Amino acid sequence: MSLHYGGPQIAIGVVFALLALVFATAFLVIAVQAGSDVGFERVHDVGYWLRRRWLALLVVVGVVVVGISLFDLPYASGGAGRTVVKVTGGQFFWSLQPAQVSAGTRVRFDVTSVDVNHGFGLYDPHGHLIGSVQAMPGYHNKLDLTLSEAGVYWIRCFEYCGLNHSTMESSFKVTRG
Ligand SMILES: [Cu+2]
Repeated sequence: MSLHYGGPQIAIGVVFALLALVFATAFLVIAVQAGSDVGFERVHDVGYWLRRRWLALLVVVGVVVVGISLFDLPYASGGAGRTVVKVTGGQFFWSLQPAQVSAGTRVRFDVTSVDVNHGFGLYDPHGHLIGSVQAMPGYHNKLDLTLSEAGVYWIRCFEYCGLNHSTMESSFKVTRG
């Protein structure tokens, strides 16, 4: 096997080399100037001045970022306005109720198992994996997805669960509008 280096790799290499040069120069300049004596008081005062402001900035940024993003978290809405699809896994089948929804539906897959651990993996009509959650006996795990495209979605088991694990697949239909 041979590796091929394209434009991006070379660009990244050049950027790293330049950065290394900049840092080396900065260290050198500081080392040369280190001869001048700066008093402890000065270092202490500037350090604490910076530290207080840095902490205040981090607190403000943290509060703002958490405040803005919190309500967009899927589980913060509590599943309100979602169509619940009950998913049950077992050796060696998947049962989905209902087995179809219409396109654009905001779905909450409520996933559990009747025997051992299974892995609920959902593929869109193009065969791209769009979501996955564990199916566990005694637990109900939630997977929130908006299925905007009509077609047949495939479900495959993602957890080795026994001899017929590889046959454990099913489908889910999303109808037009
Ligand atoms: Cu399996």
